[in-house]
Amino acid sequence: MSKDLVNVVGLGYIGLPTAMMMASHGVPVIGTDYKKELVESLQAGHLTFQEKGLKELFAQAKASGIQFTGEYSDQANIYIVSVPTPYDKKSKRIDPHYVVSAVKQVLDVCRKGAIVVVESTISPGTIDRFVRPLVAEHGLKVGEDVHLVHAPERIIPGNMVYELLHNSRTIGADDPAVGERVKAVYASFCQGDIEVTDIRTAEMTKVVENTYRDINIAYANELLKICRSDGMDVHEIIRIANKHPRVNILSPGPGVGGHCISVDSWFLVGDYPELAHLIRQARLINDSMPDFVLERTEQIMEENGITDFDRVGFYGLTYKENVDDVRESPTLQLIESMKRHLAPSPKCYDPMVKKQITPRQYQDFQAFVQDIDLMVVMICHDHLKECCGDVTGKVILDTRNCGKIWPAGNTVYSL
Ligand code: SAJ
Repeated sequence: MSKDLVNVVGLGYIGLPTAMMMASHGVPVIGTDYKKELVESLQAGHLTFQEKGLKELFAQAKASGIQFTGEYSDQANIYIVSVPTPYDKKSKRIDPHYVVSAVKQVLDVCRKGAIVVVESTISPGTIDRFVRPLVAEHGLKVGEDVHLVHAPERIIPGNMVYELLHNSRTIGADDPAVGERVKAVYASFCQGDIEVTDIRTAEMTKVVENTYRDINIAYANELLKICRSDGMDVHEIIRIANKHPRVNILSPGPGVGGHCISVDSWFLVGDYPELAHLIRQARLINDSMPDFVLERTEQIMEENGITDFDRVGFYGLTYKENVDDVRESPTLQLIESMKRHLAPSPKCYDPMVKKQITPRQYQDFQAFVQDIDLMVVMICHDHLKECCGDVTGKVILDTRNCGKIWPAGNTVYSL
Protein backbone atom coordinates (compact mmCIF):
# COMPACT_ATOMS: atom_id res chain seq x y z
CA MET A 1 0.00 0.00 0.00
CA SER A 2 1.13 3.57 -0.67
CA LYS A 3 2.76 5.19 2.36
CA ASP A 4 2.90 8.66 0.89
CA LEU A 5 2.27 11.34 3.52
CA VAL A 6 -0.86 13.19 2.48
CA ASN A 7 -1.70 16.76 3.47
CA VAL A 8 -5.40 17.45 2.88
CA VAL A 9 -5.92 21.20 2.58
CA GLY A 10 -9.46 22.39 3.35
CA LEU A 11 -11.43 20.42 5.93
CA GLY A 12 -14.97 21.13 4.76
CA TYR A 13 -17.74 18.86 3.49
CA ILE A 14 -15.43 16.99 1.11
CA GLY A 15 -11.91 17.43 2.49
CA LEU A 16 -12.73 16.25 5.99
CA PRO A 17 -14.43 12.93 5.14
CA THR A 18 -11.76 12.25 2.50
CA ALA A 19 -8.93 12.89 4.97
CA MET A 20 -10.60 10.71 7.58
CA MET A 21 -11.28 7.92 5.10
CA MET A 22 -7.62 7.86 3.99
CA ALA A 23 -6.35 7.96 7.58
CA SER A 24 -8.65 5.15 8.67
CA HIS A 25 -7.27 3.04 5.81
CA GLY A 26 -3.66 3.39 6.88
CA VAL A 27 -2.56 6.46 4.91
CA PRO A 28 -0.59 8.96 7.02
CA VAL A 29 -2.70 12.15 6.86
CA ILE A 30 -2.36 15.72 8.07
CA GLY A 31 -5.49 17.84 7.69
CA THR A 32 -4.99 21.59 7.28
CA ASP A 33 -7.51 24.41 7.43
CA TYR A 34 -7.03 28.15 7.79
CA LYS A 35 -10.09 28.41 10.04
CA LYS A 36 -8.65 28.31 13.57
CA GLU A 37 -11.96 27.44 15.24
CA LEU A 38 -12.57 24.52 12.91
CA VAL A 39 -9.11 23.07 13.55
CA GLU A 40 -9.50 23.51 17.31
CA SER A 41 -12.89 21.84 17.21
CA LEU A 42 -11.48 18.83 15.33
CA GLN A 43 -8.45 18.64 17.62
CA ALA A 44 -10.85 18.56 20.56
CA GLY A 45 -12.72 15.68 18.92
CA HIS A 46 -15.82 17.58 17.77
CA LEU A 47 -17.15 17.24 14.24
CA THR A 48 -18.17 20.38 12.40
CA PHE A 49 -21.15 18.99 10.49
CA GLN A 50 -23.51 16.03 10.64
CA GLU A 51 -23.40 13.14 8.22
CA LYS A 52 -24.41 9.50 8.44
CA GLY A 53 -21.45 7.36 9.63
CA LEU A 54 -19.11 10.34 10.06
CA LYS A 55 -18.75 10.01 13.84
CA GLU A 56 -17.60 6.42 13.53
CA LEU A 57 -15.22 7.35 10.72
CA PHE A 58 -13.82 10.18 12.86
CA ALA A 59 -13.14 7.76 15.71
CA GLN A 60 -11.28 5.40 13.35
CA ALA A 61 -9.28 8.26 11.81
CA LYS A 62 -8.27 9.54 15.25
CA ALA A 63 -7.24 6.06 16.32
CA SER A 64 -5.12 5.88 13.15
CA GLY A 65 -3.32 9.10 14.07
CA ILE A 66 -4.84 11.77 11.82
CA GLN A 67 -3.57 15.24 12.70
CA PHE A 68 -5.31 18.60 12.33
CA THR A 69 -3.43 21.87 12.03
CA GLY A 70 -3.55 25.39 10.66
CA GLU A 71 -0.17 24.92 8.96
CA TYR A 72 0.71 23.45 5.59
CA SER A 73 3.01 20.44 5.92
CA ASP A 74 6.52 20.77 4.47
CA GLN A 75 6.97 17.00 4.63
CA ALA A 76 4.03 15.76 2.55
CA ASN A 77 4.50 13.91 -0.74
CA ILE A 78 0.93 14.53 -1.84
CA TYR A 79 -1.28 17.57 -1.18
CA ILE A 80 -5.03 17.30 -1.73
CA VAL A 81 -6.61 20.70 -2.13
CA SER A 82 -10.27 20.63 -1.27
CA VAL A 83 -11.36 24.22 -0.88
CA PRO A 84 -14.51 25.99 -2.09
CA THR A 85 -14.87 27.10 -5.70
CA PRO A 86 -17.63 29.69 -5.83
CA TYR A 87 -18.70 31.32 -9.07
CA ASP A 88 -18.87 34.97 -9.87
CA LYS A 89 -22.59 35.73 -9.87
CA LYS A 90 -22.26 38.25 -12.72
CA SER A 91 -19.90 36.56 -15.17
CA LYS A 92 -21.02 33.02 -14.13
CA ARG A 93 -17.36 32.05 -14.21
CA ILE A 94 -15.46 30.17 -11.56
CA ASP A 95 -13.89 32.24 -8.83
CA PRO A 96 -10.65 30.31 -8.23
CA HIS A 97 -9.19 32.49 -5.48
CA TYR A 98 -9.40 29.82 -2.74
CA VAL A 99 -7.71 27.25 -4.97
CA VAL A 100 -5.04 29.74 -6.04
CA SER A 101 -4.34 30.78 -2.46
CA ALA A 102 -4.11 27.17 -1.23
CA VAL A 103 -1.83 26.06 -4.07
CA LYS A 104 0.45 29.07 -3.53
CA GLN A 105 0.83 28.12 0.11
CA VAL A 106 1.58 24.53 -0.84
CA LEU A 107 4.23 25.71 -3.30
CA ASP A 108 5.79 27.88 -0.59
CA VAL A 109 6.59 24.83 1.54
CA CYS A 110 6.49 21.66 -0.54
CA ARG A 111 9.43 19.37 -1.23
CA LYS A 112 10.82 18.68 -4.72
CA GLY A 113 8.68 16.14 -6.53
CA ALA A 114 5.52 16.83 -4.51
CA ILE A 115 2.18 16.09 -6.11
CA VAL A 116 -0.51 18.75 -5.87
CA VAL A 117 -3.96 17.29 -6.34
CA VAL A 118 -6.87 19.70 -6.79
CA GLU A 119 -9.98 17.89 -5.61
CA SER A 120 -12.27 20.95 -5.61
CA THR A 121 -14.66 21.10 -8.55
CA ILE A 122 -13.20 23.42 -11.18
CA SER A 123 -14.28 24.48 -14.63
CA PRO A 124 -12.43 22.97 -17.61
CA GLY A 125 -9.14 24.78 -18.11
CA THR A 126 -8.80 26.07 -14.55
CA ILE A 127 -5.58 24.19 -13.88
CA ASP A 128 -4.03 25.50 -17.11
CA ARG A 129 -5.24 29.06 -16.60
CA PHE A 130 -4.82 29.57 -12.86
CA VAL A 131 -2.76 26.79 -11.27
CA ARG A 132 0.00 25.97 -13.76
CA PRO A 133 1.23 29.60 -13.91
CA LEU A 134 1.65 29.62 -10.11
CA VAL A 135 4.31 26.94 -10.38
CA ALA A 136 6.39 29.07 -12.77
CA GLU A 137 5.85 32.12 -10.55
CA HIS A 138 7.48 30.13 -7.75
CA GLY A 139 10.48 29.47 -10.00
CA LEU A 140 9.51 25.79 -10.22
CA LYS A 141 8.88 23.44 -13.14
CA VAL A 142 5.72 21.36 -13.60
CA GLY A 143 6.65 17.72 -14.08
CA GLU A 144 10.02 18.11 -12.35
CA ASP A 145 9.67 20.04 -9.12
CA VAL A 146 5.94 19.66 -8.79
CA HIS A 147 3.29 17.44 -10.40
CA LEU A 148 -0.28 18.56 -10.99
CA VAL A 149 -3.35 16.34 -10.72
CA HIS A 150 -7.12 16.88 -10.66
CA ALA A 151 -9.14 14.27 -8.74
CA PRO A 152 -12.75 15.47 -8.41
CA GLU A 153 -15.04 13.90 -5.83
CA ARG A 154 -18.43 12.36 -6.57
CA ILE A 155 -19.97 11.80 -3.15
CA ILE A 156 -23.50 12.82 -2.32
CA PRO A 157 -24.20 14.68 0.93
CA GLY A 158 -26.46 12.46 3.03
CA ASN A 159 -24.63 9.29 1.99
CA MET A 160 -21.04 10.47 1.83
CA VAL A 161 -19.32 7.75 3.79
CA TYR A 162 -20.91 4.95 1.77
CA GLU A 163 -20.27 6.73 -1.53
CA LEU A 164 -16.64 7.50 -0.65
CA LEU A 165 -16.11 3.78 -0.29
CA HIS A 166 -18.12 2.61 -3.30
CA ASN A 167 -18.24 5.27 -6.04
CA SER A 168 -15.89 5.07 -8.97
CA ARG A 169 -13.60 8.08 -9.42
CA THR A 170 -11.63 10.04 -12.01
CA ILE A 171 -8.02 11.13 -11.75
CA GLY A 172 -6.59 13.56 -14.30
CA ALA A 173 -2.81 13.89 -14.48
CA ASP A 174 -0.21 15.22 -16.95
CA ASP A 175 1.89 12.15 -16.32
CA PRO A 176 0.08 8.77 -16.18
CA ALA A 177 2.69 7.43 -13.71
CA VAL A 178 1.85 10.26 -11.32
CA GLY A 179 -1.85 9.53 -11.89
CA GLU A 180 -1.23 5.91 -10.89
CA ARG A 181 0.56 7.00 -7.70
CA VAL A 182 -2.38 9.17 -6.69
CA LYS A 183 -4.73 6.36 -7.67
CA ALA A 184 -2.92 4.11 -5.16
CA VAL A 185 -3.75 6.55 -2.36
CA TYR A 186 -7.46 6.69 -3.27
CA ALA A 187 -7.50 2.94 -3.84
CA SER A 188 -6.54 2.51 -0.17
CA PHE A 189 -10.27 2.95 0.55
CA CYS A 190 -12.16 3.30 -2.74
CA GLN A 191 -13.72 0.05 -3.94
CA GLY A 192 -14.98 1.54 -7.23
CA ASP A 193 -13.09 1.81 -10.51
CA ILE A 194 -10.57 4.64 -10.68
CA GLU A 195 -10.06 6.03 -14.18
CA VAL A 196 -6.79 7.78 -14.89
CA THR A 197 -7.00 10.37 -17.66
CA ASP A 198 -5.66 13.84 -18.47
CA ILE A 199 -6.43 16.93 -16.44
CA ARG A 200 -8.84 18.72 -18.81
CA THR A 201 -10.89 15.57 -19.33
CA ALA A 202 -11.18 15.12 -15.56
CA GLU A 203 -12.18 18.77 -15.09
CA MET A 204 -14.82 18.56 -17.80
CA THR A 205 -16.16 15.18 -16.72
CA LYS A 206 -16.95 16.40 -13.21
CA VAL A 207 -18.84 19.47 -14.42
CA VAL A 208 -20.65 17.42 -17.07
CA GLU A 209 -21.93 14.96 -14.43
CA ASN A 210 -23.50 17.64 -12.26
CA THR A 211 -24.88 19.52 -15.26
CA TYR A 212 -26.55 16.35 -16.49
CA ARG A 213 -28.42 16.09 -13.18
CA ASP A 214 -29.31 19.79 -13.27
CA ILE A 215 -30.81 19.45 -16.75
CA ASN A 216 -32.76 16.33 -15.79
CA ILE A 217 -34.24 18.10 -12.74
CA ALA A 218 -35.05 21.14 -14.89
CA TYR A 219 -36.95 18.87 -17.26
CA ALA A 220 -38.95 17.51 -14.31
CA ASN A 221 -39.62 21.05 -13.08
CA GLU A 222 -40.75 22.22 -16.51
CA LEU A 223 -43.06 19.20 -16.76
CA LEU A 224 -44.43 20.13 -13.35
CA LYS A 225 -45.33 23.61 -14.59
CA ILE A 226 -46.92 22.22 -17.78
CA CYS A 227 -48.94 19.67 -15.82
CA ARG A 228 -49.98 22.25 -13.21
CA SER A 229 -51.25 24.54 -15.97
CA ASP A 230 -53.46 21.81 -17.38
CA GLY A 231 -54.59 19.84 -14.33
CA MET A 232 -52.37 16.78 -14.78
CA ASP A 233 -50.51 14.89 -12.04
CA VAL A 234 -46.83 15.22 -12.89
CA HIS A 235 -45.72 12.67 -10.31
CA GLU A 236 -47.99 9.99 -11.70
CA ILE A 237 -46.85 10.83 -15.24
CA ILE A 238 -43.15 10.64 -14.31
CA ARG A 239 -43.72 7.44 -12.34
CA ILE A 240 -45.27 5.75 -15.35
CA ALA A 241 -42.82 7.24 -17.89
CA ASN A 242 -39.93 5.94 -15.79
CA LYS A 243 -41.18 2.39 -16.31
CA HIS A 244 -39.80 2.74 -19.84
CA PRO A 245 -36.40 1.02 -19.81
CA ARG A 246 -34.59 4.05 -21.20
CA VAL A 247 -36.38 6.84 -19.30
CA ASN A 248 -35.28 8.10 -15.88
CA ILE A 249 -36.76 11.51 -15.11
CA LEU A 250 -35.80 12.94 -11.72
CA SER A 251 -38.22 14.56 -9.27
CA PRO A 252 -39.63 18.04 -9.60
CA GLY A 253 -39.46 20.21 -6.51
CA PRO A 254 -39.02 23.68 -5.04
CA GLY A 255 -35.65 24.26 -6.70
CA VAL A 256 -32.07 23.07 -6.80
CA GLY A 257 -29.74 24.00 -3.97
CA GLY A 258 -26.44 22.90 -2.56
CA HIS A 259 -23.00 23.97 -3.54
CA CYS A 260 -22.63 21.55 -6.44
CA ILE A 261 -25.39 21.22 -8.99
CA SER A 262 -26.68 24.76 -8.70
CA VAL A 263 -23.16 26.13 -9.17
CA ASP A 264 -21.27 23.83 -11.54
CA SER A 265 -23.60 24.21 -14.53
CA TRP A 266 -22.95 27.93 -14.45
CA PHE A 267 -19.25 27.22 -15.06
CA LEU A 268 -20.11 25.92 -18.52
CA VAL A 269 -22.46 28.81 -19.21
CA GLY A 270 -19.82 31.31 -18.05
CA ASP A 271 -17.05 29.79 -20.18
CA TYR A 272 -19.12 28.95 -23.28
CA PRO A 273 -21.93 31.54 -23.32
CA GLU A 274 -22.48 31.21 -27.08
CA LEU A 275 -22.82 27.44 -26.92
CA ALA A 276 -24.37 26.47 -23.59
CA HIS A 277 -28.03 27.26 -24.41
CA LEU A 278 -29.72 24.18 -22.97
CA ILE A 279 -27.58 24.37 -19.84
CA ARG A 280 -28.40 28.04 -19.26
CA GLN A 281 -32.11 27.41 -19.76
CA ALA A 282 -32.06 24.50 -17.31
CA ARG A 283 -30.38 26.69 -14.70
CA LEU A 284 -32.99 29.40 -15.21
CA ILE A 285 -35.85 26.90 -14.89
CA ASN A 286 -34.45 25.49 -11.65
CA ASP A 287 -33.77 28.97 -10.31
CA SER A 288 -37.38 29.96 -11.07
CA MET A 289 -38.82 27.29 -8.77
CA PRO A 290 -38.71 29.17 -5.44
CA ASP A 291 -40.81 31.94 -7.03
CA PHE A 292 -43.14 29.29 -8.44
CA VAL A 293 -43.60 27.99 -4.87
CA LEU A 294 -44.48 31.51 -3.74
CA GLU A 295 -47.07 31.91 -6.55
CA ARG A 296 -48.59 28.55 -5.69
CA THR A 297 -48.66 29.50 -1.99
CA GLU A 298 -50.59 32.67 -2.81
CA GLN A 299 -53.09 30.68 -4.92
CA ILE A 300 -53.65 28.20 -2.10
CA MET A 301 -54.02 30.97 0.47
CA GLU A 302 -56.71 32.51 -1.70
CA GLU A 303 -58.52 29.21 -2.21
CA ASN A 304 -58.57 28.66 1.54
CA GLY A 305 -59.40 32.20 2.63
CA ILE A 306 -56.04 32.69 4.33
CA THR A 307 -55.37 36.39 4.04
CA ASP A 308 -52.42 36.89 6.34
CA PHE A 309 -48.99 35.66 5.19
CA ASP A 310 -48.11 35.58 8.86
CA ARG A 311 -50.17 32.37 9.10
CA VAL A 312 -47.91 30.64 6.55
CA GLY A 313 -44.81 28.70 7.60
CA PHE A 314 -42.04 27.04 5.62
CA TYR A 315 -40.79 23.64 6.80
CA GLY A 316 -37.19 22.98 5.75
CA LEU A 317 -34.24 25.35 5.39
CA THR A 318 -31.60 22.93 4.14
CA TYR A 319 -31.03 22.28 0.46
CA LYS A 320 -32.23 18.70 0.70
CA GLU A 321 -33.47 16.08 3.13
CA ASN A 322 -31.60 14.89 6.21
CA VAL A 323 -28.54 17.12 5.83
CA ASP A 324 -27.72 20.27 7.80
CA ASP A 325 -26.29 22.14 4.80
CA VAL A 326 -28.25 25.27 3.83
CA ARG A 327 -26.02 26.52 1.00
CA GLU A 328 -28.07 27.87 -1.94
CA SER A 329 -31.16 26.21 -0.46
CA PRO A 330 -34.48 26.80 -2.27
CA THR A 331 -36.00 28.11 0.98
CA LEU A 332 -33.24 30.67 1.39
CA GLN A 333 -33.64 31.60 -2.31
CA LEU A 334 -37.36 32.09 -1.65
CA ILE A 335 -36.68 34.26 1.42
CA GLU A 336 -34.22 36.34 -0.62
CA SER A 337 -36.84 36.79 -3.32
CA MET A 338 -39.37 37.97 -0.72
CA LYS A 339 -36.78 40.39 0.65
CA ARG A 340 -36.32 41.86 -2.83
CA HIS A 341 -40.07 42.54 -2.86
CA LEU A 342 -39.69 44.14 0.56
CA ALA A 343 -41.82 41.45 2.20
CA PRO A 344 -40.94 40.48 5.77
CA SER A 345 -39.14 37.19 6.34
CA PRO A 346 -41.58 34.27 6.69
CA LYS A 347 -41.91 31.83 9.57
CA CYS A 348 -39.62 28.83 9.15
CA TYR A 349 -38.64 25.64 10.91
CA ASP A 350 -35.98 23.03 10.28
CA PRO A 351 -35.05 20.33 12.77
CA MET A 352 -31.59 19.97 11.19
CA VAL A 353 -30.68 23.65 11.58
CA LYS A 354 -30.03 24.67 15.18
CA LYS A 355 -28.35 27.96 14.31
CA GLN A 356 -30.68 30.95 13.84
CA ILE A 357 -30.23 31.82 10.16
CA THR A 358 -33.49 33.62 9.41
CA PRO A 359 -35.24 36.14 11.64
CA ARG A 360 -38.45 34.17 12.23
CA GLN A 361 -37.03 30.71 12.59
CA TYR A 362 -38.64 28.45 15.17
CA GLN A 363 -36.67 25.91 17.18
CA ASP A 364 -39.76 24.02 18.31
CA PHE A 365 -41.91 22.09 15.84
CA GLN A 366 -45.12 22.15 17.95
CA ALA A 367 -44.89 25.93 18.42
CA PHE A 368 -44.26 26.37 14.68
CA VAL A 369 -47.28 24.26 13.72
CA GLN A 370 -49.48 26.03 16.24
CA ASP A 371 -48.62 29.46 14.82
CA ILE A 372 -49.57 28.71 11.21
CA ASP A 373 -52.55 27.66 9.10
CA LEU A 374 -50.64 26.82 5.92
CA MET A 375 -47.45 24.76 6.03
CA VAL A 376 -45.28 24.77 2.92
CA VAL A 377 -43.10 21.67 2.97
CA MET A 378 -39.83 22.54 1.26
CA ILE A 379 -37.93 19.44 2.41
CA CYS A 380 -39.15 16.04 3.50
CA HIS A 381 -36.73 15.30 6.36
CA ASP A 382 -37.20 11.98 8.18
CA HIS A 383 -38.26 14.17 11.12
CA LEU A 384 -41.38 15.20 9.22
CA LYS A 385 -42.33 11.60 8.50
CA GLU A 386 -41.99 10.87 12.24
CA CYS A 387 -43.83 13.97 13.45
CA CYS A 388 -46.48 14.55 10.77
CA GLY A 389 -49.05 12.94 13.10
CA ASP A 390 -48.87 16.19 15.11
CA VAL A 391 -50.12 18.17 12.12
CA THR A 392 -53.90 18.40 12.06
CA GLY A 393 -56.44 20.78 10.59
CA LYS A 394 -53.84 22.51 8.43
CA VAL A 395 -53.53 23.40 4.80
CA ILE A 396 -50.33 21.84 3.44
CA LEU A 397 -48.43 22.61 0.27
CA ASP A 398 -46.22 19.59 -0.23
CA THR A 399 -43.55 20.66 -2.75
CA ARG A 400 -41.62 17.39 -2.35
CA ASN A 401 -44.33 14.84 -2.92
CA CYS A 402 -43.66 13.30 0.50
CA GLY A 403 -46.31 10.63 -0.07
CA LYS A 404 -49.32 9.69 1.98
CA ILE A 405 -47.90 10.73 5.33
CA TRP A 406 -50.51 13.29 6.32
CA PRO A 407 -53.25 12.44 8.84
CA ALA A 408 -56.87 12.91 7.75
CA GLY A 409 -58.24 16.38 8.42
CA ASN A 410 -55.46 18.24 6.63
CA THR A 411 -55.99 19.72 3.19
CA VAL A 412 -52.97 18.73 1.12
CA TYR A 413 -51.87 20.32 -2.16
CA SER A 414 -48.97 19.46 -4.39
CA LEU A 415 -46.79 22.01 -6.16
N1 SAJ B 1 -33.17 17.65 -6.45
C1 SAJ B 1 -34.41 17.74 -7.05
N2 SAJ B 1 -34.91 16.64 -7.68
C2 SAJ B 1 -34.23 15.47 -7.73
C3 SAJ B 1 -32.96 15.38 -7.13
C4 SAJ B 1 -32.45 16.49 -6.50
O1 SAJ B 1 -35.06 18.77 -7.02
O2 SAJ B 1 -34.75 14.51 -8.30
C5 SAJ B 1 -32.61 18.80 -5.76
C6 SAJ B 1 -32.26 18.53 -4.30
O3 SAJ B 1 -33.36 18.68 -3.47
C7 SAJ B 1 -31.19 19.57 -4.03
C8 SAJ B 1 -30.47 19.66 -5.36
O4 SAJ B 1 -31.35 19.11 -6.33
O5 SAJ B 1 -31.74 20.82 -3.74
C9 SAJ B 1 -29.15 18.94 -5.44
O6 SAJ B 1 -29.21 17.73 -4.68
P1 SAJ B 1 -28.69 16.33 -5.20
O7 SAJ B 1 -29.00 15.34 -4.16
O8 SAJ B 1 -29.18 16.07 -6.56
O9 SAJ B 1 -27.12 16.53 -5.37
P2 SAJ B 1 -25.97 17.19 -4.45
O10 SAJ B 1 -25.78 18.60 -4.88
O11 SAJ B 1 -26.18 16.93 -3.00
O12 SAJ B 1 -24.70 16.32 -4.92
C10 SAJ B 1 -24.30 16.34 -6.29
C11 SAJ B 1 -24.10 14.90 -6.76
N3 SAJ B 1 -23.93 14.88 -8.22
C12 SAJ B 1 -24.62 14.00 -9.00
O13 SAJ B 1 -25.41 13.21 -8.56
C13 SAJ B 1 -24.30 14.04 -10.45
C14 SAJ B 1 -22.87 14.30 -6.06
O14 SAJ B 1 -22.59 13.02 -6.57
C15 SAJ B 1 -21.65 15.21 -6.28
O15 SAJ B 1 -20.51 14.71 -5.63
C16 SAJ B 1 -22.00 16.56 -5.69
O16 SAJ B 1 -23.11 17.09 -6.40
C17 SAJ B 1 -20.79 17.49 -5.78
O17 SAJ B 1 -20.14 17.72 -4.76
O18 SAJ B 1 -20.44 17.90 -6.89
